Amino acid sequence: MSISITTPLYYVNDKPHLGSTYSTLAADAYARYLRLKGNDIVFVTGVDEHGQKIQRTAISKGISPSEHCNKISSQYVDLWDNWNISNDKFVRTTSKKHRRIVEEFFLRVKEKGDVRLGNQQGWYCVGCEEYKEEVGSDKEPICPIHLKKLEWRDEENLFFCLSKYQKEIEKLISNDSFIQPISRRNEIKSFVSNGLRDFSISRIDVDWGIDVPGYNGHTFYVWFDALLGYLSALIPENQDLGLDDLINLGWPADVHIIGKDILRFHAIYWPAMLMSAGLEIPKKVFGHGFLTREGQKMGKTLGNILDPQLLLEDYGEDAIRWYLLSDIKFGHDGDFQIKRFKELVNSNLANTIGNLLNRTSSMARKWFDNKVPKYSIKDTNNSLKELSLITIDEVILFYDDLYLRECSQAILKLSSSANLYLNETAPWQLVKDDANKELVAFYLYNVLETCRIIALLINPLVPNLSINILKQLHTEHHINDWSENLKWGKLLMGADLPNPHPIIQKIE
Ligand code: ME8
Repeated sequence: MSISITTPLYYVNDKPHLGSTYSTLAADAYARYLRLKGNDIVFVTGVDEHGQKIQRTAISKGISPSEHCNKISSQYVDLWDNWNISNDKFVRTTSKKHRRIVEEFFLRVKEKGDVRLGNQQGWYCVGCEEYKEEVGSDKEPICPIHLKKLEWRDEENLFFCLSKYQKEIEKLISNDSFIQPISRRNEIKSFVSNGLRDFSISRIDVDWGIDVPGYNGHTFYVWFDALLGYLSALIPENQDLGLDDLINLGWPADVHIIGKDILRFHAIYWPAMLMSAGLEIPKKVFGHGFLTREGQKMGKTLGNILDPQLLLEDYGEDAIRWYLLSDIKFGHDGDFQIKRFKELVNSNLANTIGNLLNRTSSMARKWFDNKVPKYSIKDTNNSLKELSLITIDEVILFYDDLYLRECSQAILKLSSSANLYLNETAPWQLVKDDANKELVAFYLYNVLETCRIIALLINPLVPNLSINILKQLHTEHHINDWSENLKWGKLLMGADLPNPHPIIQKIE
């Protein structure tokens, strides 16, 4: 049985920014963790290419929507490649297989009697591609997320009968593990308790969408279409498979990792749609917080974005991954501050982890003929070993719950303790007397072994740095299997220690 994890399928209205990169990095960390634990993973990401927002963007640029989508979608593919994202699938909602799935899904829902024609009136945000219900009495209401005027709409649409699923959705969201973090559940609960209303699933003035079978002039509402991308992503290219085959391909998703802005779609609309089509619902929806700049959400429409490609070129993958995943509590908002970013990377990665490895391995090379020190004394009373084993258990529990910041803190604490251990045992003093050689070997081995464990534990968060540490210990092959390698004592005594190379550059 494989485990499937998804990021949102990002709109291609503009090039990717650090907000979309954030969700993808978090999902990547989780996918990497689960793989290291020996699971078979299907990690899905992709792009959401239809709808009015994209149609308008293409028109404003004087190009066709498909030309526009091809361009931006390939920027996403390249970006994830450059960031070393380990996704197994990348879905485009303009693909043929996706259209097939949307049509099949719609027919099932219609057969179930969950589709009706109706009139839709209300204030619409093209940025969110959503009708806004809580607009107050303002004559010209503004979208609180995009800070743009809402547009009044009054048209005939097809509706999905969400109201029929009131009881089922109430039951679903009362399950503690479905909406994470738990703090986000109340917002959804209060929305549901006001009574679910049917929502429109077609448009009559948007050409850039999938035609609704049997309803001339209607295209599918972009959200109805986009959510189904999680299903079509699992269908291999050029294979004529359908909804009934999904169970063997990784459906249901184990977790949708998304931002809090789209929680309602994932925690209410989407499960109801799946229930209607007779498909299993995802096990968990994790709604993380926003990356802000000066307190305001970073977003394409607001134009206050940071370019992930430039950040990657300027600072490297490890630094940005570490900062985003270790400084911001996953689930909460976090402000991107360049000064803090630099301080944190230098102090955590370069000074604490990097320095620990460098000073220990250079002592070992110098005093033990470029080899991992060998000792024969009994390692009862080995405080660093004990702490490492406790940290392994702790970090695994944190990863399981997507407590990524807590993972990094526990790993950092182990690194600081190992630095302290080195200072307290002071092998540079002991080595002056030949009679202490065994003890020096014991202390240095313990710290080097702790570095190996740190490298393994840190791998999902900063895979590149992890490999660099393991290479310095000549144990890069240890990465593949945690159940085998995440045990104390796997660093071979007497093995060669390669020449050192910097594992991370300090940021000036
Ligand atoms: O909503 N901080 O696409 P989208 C953190 N196509 N995360 C952010 C962010 C920020 N400042 N800005 C964006 C859509 N994100 C739909 C999704 S899914 C079937 C369809 C992330 O391009 C966050 O995950 O607007 C948010 O939910 C997502 O990008 C929205 O991406």
